[in-house]
Amino acid sequence: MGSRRRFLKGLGLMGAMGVPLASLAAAIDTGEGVTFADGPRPLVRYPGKRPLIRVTTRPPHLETPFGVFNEGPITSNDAFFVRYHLANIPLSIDTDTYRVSVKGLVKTPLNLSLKDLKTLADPVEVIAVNQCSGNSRGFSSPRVFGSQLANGSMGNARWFGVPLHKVLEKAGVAPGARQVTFNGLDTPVLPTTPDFRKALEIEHALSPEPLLAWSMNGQDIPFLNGYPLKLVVPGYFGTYWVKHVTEIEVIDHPFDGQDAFFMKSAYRLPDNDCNCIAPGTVPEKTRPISTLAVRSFLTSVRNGDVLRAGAHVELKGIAFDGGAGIKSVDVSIDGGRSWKPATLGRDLGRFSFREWRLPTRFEQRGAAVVQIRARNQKGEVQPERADWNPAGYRRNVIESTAVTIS
Ligand SMILES: Nc1nc2c(c(=O)[nH]1)N[C@H]1C(S)=C(S)[C@@H](COP(=O)(O)O)O[C@H]1N2
Ligand SMILES: [Mo]
Repeated sequence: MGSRRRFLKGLGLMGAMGVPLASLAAAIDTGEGVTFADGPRPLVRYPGKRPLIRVTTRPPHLETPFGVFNEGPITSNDAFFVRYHLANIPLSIDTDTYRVSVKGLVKTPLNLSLKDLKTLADPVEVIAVNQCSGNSRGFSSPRVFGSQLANGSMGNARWFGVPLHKVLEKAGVAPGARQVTFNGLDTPVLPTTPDFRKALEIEHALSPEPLLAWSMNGQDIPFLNGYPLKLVVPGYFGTYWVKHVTEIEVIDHPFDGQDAFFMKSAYRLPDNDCNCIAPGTVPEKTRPISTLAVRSFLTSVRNGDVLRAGAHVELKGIAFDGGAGIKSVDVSIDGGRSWKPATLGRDLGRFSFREWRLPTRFEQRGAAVVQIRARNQKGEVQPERADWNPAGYRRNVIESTAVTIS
């Protein structure tokens, strides 16, 4: 029997090993969307993807063109954003020899094949938003360090896999467990660069929510999104959703050391109520970023659009939060003076994008600003003004879209 090796580039027609990363991307002429202070962002086409916005090529970092979010509440696999931190990403994976080790503070260490995982317990499905902590960071003012991202580092998909707790229970978590760490196949180029590893608190890892998923929207997870196995952590920022996951380790202490960089130094927020500080200052104390803040977007009308006075316009978009679920979405077309409730679309679960719509008519000619404000089931609502943190994480200010009525 031949081995089931899958390649990033094509269907194994050519050896992808040794192909320089940059050559995986074909540049496309048309520009899309925002230009930040770090320059224009062309569309590029990667294997298995439609043209996406290039943030970086080494490692690949691609944003979803915003128009995709008007196509429906589920983000297509070929349009889903891609984020890596380390440039040595896997270019070919043999699903026959792929193994996930479960080790550390467990009674029985495991070395699981994909088949083992698929038959270990009843698989479950969840529709959940994967959003990068730095989504929309490019709009931070004053400007912050890091990739200047617009609003396309998020997506919503139907994930299918085995609950993480079933896997941990099979191994048998030993007393004294504090956290569980996760590592994937990508590695640093230089030995001094820390590996990308993440940790969940043991209570969270043993809760019903996190999933080891092998399927996304009914298909294999796209190569660049973590094929063949991805940790899905509903309600939590994308940084915890470890791709190509191969190592799961139960530890008896908060994760530290050189390989804990992405827990201990990066992906942290000021540890106070607003997760914010005065621009340019340094937080006294920080904590790891965790759940998504409540957010909403208008997708059917774009900044700069010209709309006819008196004509019927369908305002439509998406809202989501970290798992309380969306309670209401309000729309203002007069710059925030008055608000009208939108009609919510089908409930696809508390971790999913929720569609909203509101038929509207703009009566007065001239400039108008459309604003969208979501509230979740806990009563949390989007703020009117953006606050600031050094990495521009967790932005959730009320979005404003400027249009002209003619
Ligand atoms: N193995 C691995 N997994 C990873 C990362 C990474 O660099 N390596 N980046 C994380 C971050 S910060 C984000 S935002 C999400 C992005 O998921 P996606 O590329 O499938 O959209 O992957 C997460 N999982
Ligand atoms: Mo991220």
